[in-house]
Amino acid sequence: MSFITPSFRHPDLPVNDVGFTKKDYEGSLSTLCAGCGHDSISAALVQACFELSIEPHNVAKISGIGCSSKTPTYFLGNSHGFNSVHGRMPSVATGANLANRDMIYIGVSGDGDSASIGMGQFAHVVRRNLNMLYVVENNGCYGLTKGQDSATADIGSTSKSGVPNAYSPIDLVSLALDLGATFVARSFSGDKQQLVPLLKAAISHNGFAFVDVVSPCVTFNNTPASTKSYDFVREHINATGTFDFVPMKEEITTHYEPGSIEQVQMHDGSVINLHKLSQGYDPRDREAAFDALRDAKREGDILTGLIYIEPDAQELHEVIETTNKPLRVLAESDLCPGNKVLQTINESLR
Ligand SMILES: Cc1ncc(C[n+]2csc(CCOP(=O)(O)OP(=O)(O)O)c2C)c(N)n1
Ligand code: SF4
Repeated sequence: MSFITPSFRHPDLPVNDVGFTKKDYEGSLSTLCAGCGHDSISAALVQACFELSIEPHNVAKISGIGCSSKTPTYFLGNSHGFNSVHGRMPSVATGANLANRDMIYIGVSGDGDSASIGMGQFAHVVRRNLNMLYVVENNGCYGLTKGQDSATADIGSTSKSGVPNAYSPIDLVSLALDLGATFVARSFSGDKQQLVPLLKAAISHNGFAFVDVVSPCVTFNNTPASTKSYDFVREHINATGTFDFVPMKEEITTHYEPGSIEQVQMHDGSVINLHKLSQGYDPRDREAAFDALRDAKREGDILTGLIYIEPDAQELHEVIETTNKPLRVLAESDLCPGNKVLQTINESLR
């Protein structure tokens, strides 16, 4: 099988503000099972980066291990990439980000990768508010190793093995919120209309942006008794509201009725227009977000949309007051104070 996508594209393909076509954001041909939700998420990431006019060489894609963690090969082929160790994407992302704060970091993980072996790393990258987009492609199973139940599978949910899951699930959205995440969203791989603006907003957020995307595994977890199947999710989806994302370069316009919109200005000046539901859901209220998640759970619904945002959040570099320059451009003299300074410090501690 060829891993190279055909290079021919229509000569009149639209270009974005930095002169790239959508094709410039694609990657190698996917080797995932036909119909895998993960491929739809890759397509949404391509669309989001194209629409945001991101320069591909300014992006670093980092992942762990799993079908989900393979996907950075299938989008942004002209960006940097590091396919790390199972569950260890957060520490690699943290190291890279601390060395170079000027890049855009896109982390892709699975529910197995983040909610089991990588749980400790996940918890700490959330609380440090590392400036990155963290996507969990959540199928409730370990797709790559033949469909064992993951820690996000619901009690009683049944994968292809036919054995109902006996354990209580971990909801990464509630956990991220509890750990102090400054941007928390959930979507469905089959809902591009909701997913693309969410990803754009998450990439533009100043800090840790967590997006949990329910992404059915068509091979091992798309049975009628699975709560991560296409049919189940379509029947139980409950959106907080839809929204547009407007980068600050563009004029902010909308064709929706004024009373139904809530504008949230992000740190970089860009704006999210939230189309609110009638109950007046405010995504800037952490307690309301907990309540909304609890209510949806009680009803057996999957709450999707922008669940929480702290628009003025301080990301890790601001918290620990690092230098504005990326580490990689600092000379040795900047990084090492020299023997004399060191001796003075030592003397002061005697
Ligand atoms: C240290 C280590 N332990 C176990 C494995 C085996 N392994 C590979 S992928 C995987 C789980 C993948 O599940 P998930 O992260 O949900 O991704 P999916 O394949 O479902 O997208 C496991 C257990 C491994 N590669 N490395
Ligand atoms: S095994 Fe499941 S998660 Fe992996 S590629 Fe196939 S459908 Fe996707």
